[in-house]
Amino acid sequence: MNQAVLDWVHEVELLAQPENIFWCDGSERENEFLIAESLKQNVLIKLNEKKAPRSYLHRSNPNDVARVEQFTFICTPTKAEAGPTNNWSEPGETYSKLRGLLKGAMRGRTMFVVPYIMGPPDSSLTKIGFEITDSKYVVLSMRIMTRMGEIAVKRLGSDPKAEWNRGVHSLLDVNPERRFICHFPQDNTIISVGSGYGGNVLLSKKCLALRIGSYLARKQGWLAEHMLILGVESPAGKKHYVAAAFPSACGKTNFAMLIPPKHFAGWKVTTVGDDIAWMQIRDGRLWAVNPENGYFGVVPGTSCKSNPNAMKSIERDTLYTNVALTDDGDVWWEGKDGAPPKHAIDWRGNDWTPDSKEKAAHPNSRFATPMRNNPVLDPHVEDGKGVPISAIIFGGRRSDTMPLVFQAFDWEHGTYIGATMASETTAAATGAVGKIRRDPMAMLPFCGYNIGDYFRHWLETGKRLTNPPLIFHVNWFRKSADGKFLWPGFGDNMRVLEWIIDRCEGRVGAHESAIGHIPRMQDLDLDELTGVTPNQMRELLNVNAEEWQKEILDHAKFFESLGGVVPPELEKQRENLAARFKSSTRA
Ligand code: OXD
Ligand code: MN
Repeated sequence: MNQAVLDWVHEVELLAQPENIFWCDGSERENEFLIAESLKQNVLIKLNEKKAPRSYLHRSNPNDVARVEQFTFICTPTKAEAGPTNNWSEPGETYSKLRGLLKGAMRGRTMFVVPYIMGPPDSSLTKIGFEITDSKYVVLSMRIMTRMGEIAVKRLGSDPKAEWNRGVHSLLDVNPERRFICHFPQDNTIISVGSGYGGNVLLSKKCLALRIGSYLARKQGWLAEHMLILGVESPAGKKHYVAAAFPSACGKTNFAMLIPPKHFAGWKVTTVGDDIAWMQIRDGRLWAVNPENGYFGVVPGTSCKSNPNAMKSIERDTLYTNVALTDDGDVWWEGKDGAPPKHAIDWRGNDWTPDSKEKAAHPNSRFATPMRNNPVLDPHVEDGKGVPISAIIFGGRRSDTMPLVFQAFDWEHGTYIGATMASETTAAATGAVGKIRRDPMAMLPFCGYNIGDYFRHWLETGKRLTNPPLIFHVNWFRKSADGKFLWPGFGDNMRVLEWIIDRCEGRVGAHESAIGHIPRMQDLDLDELTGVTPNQMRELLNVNAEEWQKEILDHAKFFESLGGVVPPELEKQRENLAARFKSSTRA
């Protein structure tokens, strides 16, 4: 074992004073032991072996059900390094505060040491992490979500200067007043206390792969993004990969596992990743790997209609959090296929019937499932060099303004589209749901440094790409004046994906609008599309000048709110956008 790791574990042990230390090796035997212990201690409930083989339910503390952005901190030496979109706190003071909280925090508990890697075993992008935790639920989840155990210890070797991430997690007393998720990018260190909820405590995911990851990516010249990665193969056998950034709970997992409608017989969509993309430049192109090993998806709304591949993935080997338990030991949630059970135990552990006012499953209830369960897992998911990205897609939940799809004029314009994207908020983070917020590249809660420098890094990356991906924006969520969704979404998103791929191949037309290239009706394959009238289609593709005047003003306000960090190129993009509207209304 690397001496630097041993020294650090010893230091945390002296501080937290656990009853014993458990070094995880990632073996099957270890997993069985930890599950048995978790069942004894009511950390897990075993589900019906016939209905949900090797699957378990965990209930979190009801005060701890989502990521807590208000208690998430970037602790850089100066506030300017964390930038205007992050909560900042001074590293020295924060370390002392956290040391105070961790002092004796593991008394009477076991301290687990979880070695893991993020990324395919033979990738140059792959990172090593060690997470110390006093939660068995965290260990069992990390085993699904990362490549965990010996593999990380071997990869690290004995070099005392090797790069690895230090993660310390303690549940403490799961009290929101003592809940802090702190990142120290300069030290490659994360300390998370007071929570047991996935996004706050699986330190591999949002904390390392995105917040610390984005910081390292800028320093080392690559990109760490909140993006799914999918492969799409035409009936002729031509394959493209696309990466797409949508904010949390906007359908990334569904899009990554899309099943094309009957009309698209012969087309195949495969999943490389559903949440995070690490991308590097090779031969002037962007190549992406998925650093994760499993999916941590939102459960409610998942069904054979919305996502049959996810349903197959979570049939077995799945760790559920905060869904309902049926009387026959199966799981249930709002939006699952079939009739609701007549009786169930809700996510808080209370009796529930269809007449109950409360939801049976928490809106942010989750599954953690190995990616190998996915029937459409892409065959190149383990490729160390990654997959070449033909298109990048940005998107959000917007009831108005944003058409179904449009294409940026170039990389710089695409960076502007990403930088100004917005979405209605969801249950993935605590706070109001359904409010519009600007969420640049879907990275607002995940960018580990100054967002202005992040925009600059995007612009610089574009300059290094001789064969850059084309950039698009999609909106599956536009509504009619009477508040109904205009687009069916799900499998029918294949129609938009096909246009995107055809644009990459240069074989389909578009109308050049003020906001970018937009497909005309005849450019989209709408055959056998049911439930969308030609008028609705026109509405979906419409660029409403009045709505866009408001939108552009809001972009200006957003940039202003960032306090002067936005690169001038992006300010110029906004002026150009406004000018294009002026000239198109004159024309
Ligand atoms: C997630 C999130 O859990 O984005 O993936 O919140
Ligand atoms: Mn996410």
